[in-house]
Amino acid sequence: MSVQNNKIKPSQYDPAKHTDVERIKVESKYLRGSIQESLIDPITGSVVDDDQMLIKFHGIYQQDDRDLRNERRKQKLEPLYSFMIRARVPAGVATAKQYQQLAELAQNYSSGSLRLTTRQAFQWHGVFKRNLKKTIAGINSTLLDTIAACGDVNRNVMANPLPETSAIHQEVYAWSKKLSEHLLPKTNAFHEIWLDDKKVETSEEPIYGQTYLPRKFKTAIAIPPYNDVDVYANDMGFIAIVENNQLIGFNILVGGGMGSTHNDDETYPRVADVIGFCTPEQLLEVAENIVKVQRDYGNRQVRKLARLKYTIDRLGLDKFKAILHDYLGWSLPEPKAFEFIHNGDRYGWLQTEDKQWHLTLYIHSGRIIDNAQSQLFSGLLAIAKIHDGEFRITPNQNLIVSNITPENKSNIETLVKEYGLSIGKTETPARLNSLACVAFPTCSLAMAEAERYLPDLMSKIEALLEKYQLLNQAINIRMTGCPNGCARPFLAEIGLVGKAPGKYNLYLGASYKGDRLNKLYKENINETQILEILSVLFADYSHNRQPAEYFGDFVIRQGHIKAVANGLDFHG
Ligand code: SRM
Ligand code: SF4
Repeated sequence: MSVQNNKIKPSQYDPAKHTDVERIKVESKYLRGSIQESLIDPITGSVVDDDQMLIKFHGIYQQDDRDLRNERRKQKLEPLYSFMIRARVPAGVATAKQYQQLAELAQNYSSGSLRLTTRQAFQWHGVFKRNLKKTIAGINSTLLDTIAACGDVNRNVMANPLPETSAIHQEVYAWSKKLSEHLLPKTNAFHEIWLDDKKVETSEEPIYGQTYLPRKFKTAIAIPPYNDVDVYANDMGFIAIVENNQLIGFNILVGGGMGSTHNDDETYPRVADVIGFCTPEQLLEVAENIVKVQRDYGNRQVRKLARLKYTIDRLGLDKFKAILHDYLGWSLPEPKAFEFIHNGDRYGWLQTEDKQWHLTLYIHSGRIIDNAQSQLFSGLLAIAKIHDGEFRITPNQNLIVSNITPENKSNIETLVKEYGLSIGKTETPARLNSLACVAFPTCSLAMAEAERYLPDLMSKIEALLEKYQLLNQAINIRMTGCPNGCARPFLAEIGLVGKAPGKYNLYLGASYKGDRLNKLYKENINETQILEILSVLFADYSHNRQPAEYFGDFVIRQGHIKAVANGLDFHG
C-alpha cells in the first residue's frame, strides 16, 4: 500500500487546533523560552508557567513538597518549590568516578539522596532554584548530561545492563549510546542556559522540527532471554538478535506505553507490536523514521492521546507500517525468532569469562539514602572511591557494581558488609521483584503513596505468601501512585495503582515475561481489602497451580480474570 499521495507535511502549529504546549514549543526559540530570566527572578522559588514545560526538555521538573503544602498555605507562603533533575544515562552505565561526582552533587545541592529510576537514570530531588545551574553544570562536568531526559523528544535509551553476555552487551550498549545521541535535539539552548556558552541561533531541528514530538517518546533495547528493560512498554523497542555469538541485528517494536487516566476508556496501556527486523547498520535510519512518522502523524490536539500507541491504533498497524516503509524507501523484513524468560533482575555476585566480577545490589525503589535502616548512600560512595569499573543502573531500580577486578573483590565485599548493603540474599523473591514509583512527596501527579508504602505492604503480603507456602515464588508486584504507570504496573502479575490516599485499583494477570498486560480486578480498595483478596487468590494458587505455573498465568487459567490481548482490549 503506498501512502505517498496522502503523506502529511511535518506538523505546523495551528493555534485554533493545537494544545497550548505546542504554542510554548513554537514560541520558545528552540527550547530557550525565558528560562534564563526565570532563573534569576529572586521573588519566587519557581519558574514561570511556560518555562515549567520547557525545562523538561533540559531534564528538569518543577515540584513542591506535598507533605508541606497545607501547612505553607495556612502560613500564606508559596509552596516549597524545588526541582527534580534527571540525567540521561544511556543503558544506565556510569563509571565509578562519575558516580562519585554525581553522589557528591546530591550531598551538596539536593535533598541528600540519589534516585535510580525505572529507565536507568539518576534523579536528584529537592534542588532549589539557586542551585539548579551549579548542579546541571556539575553533572555536565562528569561528561553526562540531562538533555532530553524529559520533554517531547526521545528520552534516555534503555538497554540490558547484563554482565553475563559481556561482548554482546558492549555492542548493544554502544548502539544505545549512538541511538540516544542521534535522536537528541540539536538546539544549543542547553549549553547557553546551563553552561554559559555563547548564543548561537538555532535555525532548525533536523529530526524534530520546531514543534518537536507531540508527546514524550521512549526507546529500549533488550537482549533475550532477559526482558528486564520491559521492551514492550516502549514507544520504540529493539530486540537484539544474536546468532553464533554475533549480533546480527534487531527486531523492531512500536507502540508500547503504560500511561492512562482512571475512568477514561479512551486511554489505555499497550504492549508494543513486533513489526520487522533491521541490521545494526540500519538501526539509526529505522529509529529516525519511526520518530518522524510519530512527529508527522501524532495527535497534537489532545495530549492524552498523543503517544505513538494511539497514533498506531488510530491509523491501524498495517497503515502505520506502510507509512514507515514509505519514509524509509524500503520495507522491513520479517522479524526473527526470540524468546524471553522474565523481566526482573538477578542479584548477587557473578564472574564473567574475562575473570571480572559483577555485583547486583538490591535497592528498594532505587532510593539511595542514609537513614535509620540503611547506610546505602555512604556505602555506595565508599565503593565508588575504591572501584575502577562501572556502576550500571538496572531498569528495575537496582545497581550493578560492574567489572570488579579479582584483586578488588574482597575489598568491596568488606564494604558491602560494613555498610549493610543488600545483595538479595535476605529478601523474598517477591520483594526482590517488586517495584514502586516515587509518588509522594515529590510527584505532583501522585494520588496515593507508592515508594514510601510498598515496603510495609510487602511485609503483609509476605506473611500471606508464607501462610500458603508460596514464599519462594517470585510473584511480580508493582505499585504506582497514579495510572501514569511509572513503575510499569500494567505489566505486573499483581499491579496496584493509586486512586486516592490509601486506595488502589488492583490489576491481575500480566505475564512473567512482560509481554501481556494485566486487567482491572477490583477498584478503589484499601489495604484490608487488598490483603483479603490476595489471601483467597494465594490459597487457590497454592493448592491448584500446575508445576512451574506463574501466578499471572494461573489467575487467567483459573478464570479469576480475562487475558488481555492488547491495549484496545484493556477495558473490555
Ligand atoms: Fe514517569 C510523569 C517519575 C518512568 C509514565 N514520571 C512523571 C513525573 C515526572 C511527574 C510529572 O510529570 O510531574 C514523575 C516524577 C516523580 C518524581 O518526583 O521523581 C515521574 N517516571 C518517573 C520515574 C522516576 C519513576 C521511578 O520510580 O523510577 C521514572 C523515570 C524514568 C526515567 O529515568 O526517564 C518514570 N514514567 C516512567 C515509566 C516507565 C518506563 O518508561 O519504562 C512510564 C510508563 C511508560 C510510558 O511512558 O508509557 C512513565 N510518567 C509517565 C507518565 C504517563 C505518560 C502517558 O503516556 O500518559 C507521566 C505523566 C505525563 O507524561 O503526563 C509521567
Ligand atoms: Fe508520579 Fe504517577 Fe509516575 Fe508515580 S506513576 S511517579 S505517582 S506520575
